[in-house]
Amino acid sequence: MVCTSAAYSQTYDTISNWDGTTPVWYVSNGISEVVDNPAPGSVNPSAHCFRVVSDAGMYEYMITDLATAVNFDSHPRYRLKVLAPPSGGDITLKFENYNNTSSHEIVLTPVPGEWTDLMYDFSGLDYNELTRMVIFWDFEGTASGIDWFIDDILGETPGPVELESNLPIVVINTFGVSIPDEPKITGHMGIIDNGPGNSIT
Ligand SMILES: [Ca+2]
Ligand SMILES: [Ca+2]
Repeated sequence: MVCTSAAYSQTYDTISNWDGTTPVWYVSNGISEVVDNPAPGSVNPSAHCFRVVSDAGMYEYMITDLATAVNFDSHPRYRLKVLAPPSGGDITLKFENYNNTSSHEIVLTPVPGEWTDLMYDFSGLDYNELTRMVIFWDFEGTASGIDWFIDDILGETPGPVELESNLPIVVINTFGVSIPDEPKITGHMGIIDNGPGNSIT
């Protein structure tokens, strides 16, 4: 039998959870507060979260400045939990540089009316100057006065790659450089000595 698998044992750093880890957030329309979790359950059992409110404009947002620029090669994935209103809407995660001349955003649609754990995957994007995290709730919506709740904003911390195979394992290390079709880059290729049984017979 031939089987090869690679698993990334990912953990996540908490950026903001309103239960002990809460950076300063600037909220564009000035309406926000830390509140008791209005719907604790399996997705979000925590005690507190952040309440924000929609207004008639297209873009209501909250911003925090990160300690260092994001690196989507080593840390491509971010997560946040949102309790969208029953009327629904989109929630967008955007990273931008200090004056918003460079940015990238991903729009996701949570399940209305219940806590949803969303994953934003920025894999394959090459930026080195994005130091601001921006979250838009009710993205491009114009109904005002509707509550949204946000919690558990996490950034992925990649763990070591775990490999299991009964074939020889070949590892290519570009030392953090992404591999384009062209031009060619320099990398290191190694074959793991994984003991007897790791050859095709
Ligand atoms: Ca919380
Ligand atoms: Ca709006």
